[in-house]
Amino acid sequence: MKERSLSEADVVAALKTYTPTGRKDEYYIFASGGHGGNLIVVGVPSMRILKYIGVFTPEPWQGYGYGDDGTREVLAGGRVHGRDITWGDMHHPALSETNGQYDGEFIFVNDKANPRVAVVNLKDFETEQIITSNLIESEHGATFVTPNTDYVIETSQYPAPLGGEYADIKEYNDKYRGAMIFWRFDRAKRRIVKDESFAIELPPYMQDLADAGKLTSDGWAFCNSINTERATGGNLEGQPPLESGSTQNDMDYFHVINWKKAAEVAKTAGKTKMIAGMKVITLDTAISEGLLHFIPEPKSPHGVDVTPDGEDIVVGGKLDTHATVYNFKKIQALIEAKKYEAKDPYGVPILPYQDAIRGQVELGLGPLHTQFDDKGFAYTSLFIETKVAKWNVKELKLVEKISTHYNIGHLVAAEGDTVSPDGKYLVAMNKWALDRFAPVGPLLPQNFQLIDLDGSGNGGKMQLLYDMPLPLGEPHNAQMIKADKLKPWDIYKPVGMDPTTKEHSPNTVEGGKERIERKGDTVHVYMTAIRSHFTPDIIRVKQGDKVQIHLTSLEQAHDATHGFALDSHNINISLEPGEHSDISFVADKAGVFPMYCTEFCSALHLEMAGYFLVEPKGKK
Ligand code: K7E
Ligand code: CUA
Repeated sequence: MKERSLSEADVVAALKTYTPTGRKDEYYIFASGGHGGNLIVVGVPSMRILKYIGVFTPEPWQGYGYGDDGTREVLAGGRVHGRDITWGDMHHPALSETNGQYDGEFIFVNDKANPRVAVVNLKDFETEQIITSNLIESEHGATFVTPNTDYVIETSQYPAPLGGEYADIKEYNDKYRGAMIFWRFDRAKRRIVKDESFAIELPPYMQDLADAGKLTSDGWAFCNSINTERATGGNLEGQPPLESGSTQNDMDYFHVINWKKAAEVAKTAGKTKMIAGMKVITLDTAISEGLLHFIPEPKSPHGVDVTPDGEDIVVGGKLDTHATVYNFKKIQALIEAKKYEAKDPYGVPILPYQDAIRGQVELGLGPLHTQFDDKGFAYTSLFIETKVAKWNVKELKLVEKISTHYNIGHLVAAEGDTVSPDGKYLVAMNKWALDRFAPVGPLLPQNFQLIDLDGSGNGGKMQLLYDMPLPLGEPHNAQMIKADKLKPWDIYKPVGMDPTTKEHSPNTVEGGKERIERKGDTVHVYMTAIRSHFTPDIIRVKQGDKVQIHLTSLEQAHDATHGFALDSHNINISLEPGEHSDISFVADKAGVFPMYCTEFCSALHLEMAGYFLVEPKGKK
């Protein structure tokens, strides 16, 4: 202790996080990779990074989007207006739930920049689907799942004409709109089904975070909005900049949406309009069917989080010092009694604020997001004050605060979004690192800080345990799940599984049946990989041939991964034990191209290589 200048508290923290070799973590965190467009898997309490999962961005180590047809197809699902988008701005991962509990089967993620949602299967930690709609042009209130994962919620942020049409910004009030999309998830198919999904048109406020109701409030969704002023910016056109134009009102609108009823309305003929291939409940229909209500909310709010019992909804107002606690039963009574204090310019009924809240709790500067534990406490991030505030949900009383370093955004507690959170651990996701780590130039990592909620060894108070730099994009939010809820596969079994379809590939190659076949202008190479060779290891084609390599790993040993790299073709495959991959390309350049295994799989790994020979056109 003396030699390293450690305090007693430091040693307690070390004891609570040190994880000897071979010992496994108690929880997994699934953190968004922010601009990296990937998902980051971290163990808690060790805070060791366990995996990156390529989602919106091609990822070479996993061979994700580098030649393999399956992953290329997944990425193609995320084309927007016909363009390949090879990055993402991931914010909010959401674990699949059964009865409001994380079930460890899937995780959904969003891309704020190019409104898209992805499905990741937790059997093999691979992205299976990316889906997009040209209805909206950006989003933020995504992804949030309903308690049985019937729907994945995706809400627009910056209004635009629905369906990708053009309208000048002077027509903002009339032509620009927001929308909340309810993507239908079919668990058996492991896919979001677009035809069974629907959207609700919303006024052109900037809808922000969302959450789904649970237990008492199951069937409902909640969403914040900013910029109810409908400012458009235009600071070179004589208008105030957006930041001041959008912060004039003391109150914005908390959106209350009856999604269960909306799902019924969406199924009724004539009640929806098709826009950009999406079933849309128009704003007028949403109002006349009683699907949408507003309640004033203070001021430029950000986070919205439903309590574990589903009774209350906590809203953090960035420019307010309070968290506001709305009560679902009160809201419902107001809706039933049609007790409206006004209507917004689009005719959406506004419920009276004072009658809808249970109260407010004064927390400090810049409250954003809230998580919950198993003992009736809530934890709210204070961005400006750069602290976490612990407070009593029932009594609306501040208990204590702990500093974070620095500028905390989201925070995640163990099982924190479920109907039965675990408490125990909290991770603060901080935007600034400043002086925490050795300097690495002007761009610094983000800082995850592990906080002990039990306070054992710290007099019952929250204790900061560990700092973890994360230098790969801004990971806005995360989910923390008990490790034993996940049952990932060790290998693909039987040999020949295509990870994208999770089915035995029709192109699987059996050992001993390797061959090269020409069918018209396409050369099919039926190839296997096993320590330490590819069969065949020489492939001859003619310039201009279409080539399809059907590559099966015959391995069934845990962790016996091979790679397959082909020089000059931007092809790099990761081949997990038992995996089958199809690789299609055109051999348009004559030459000699080495191919080799990119994982050090065995003593003769360097010898796991071969040649791809492309004979020039016209050569006799
Ligand atoms: Cu950064 Cu949830 Cu997108 Cu708050 S969001 S921090
Ligand atoms: Cu197979 Cu290296």
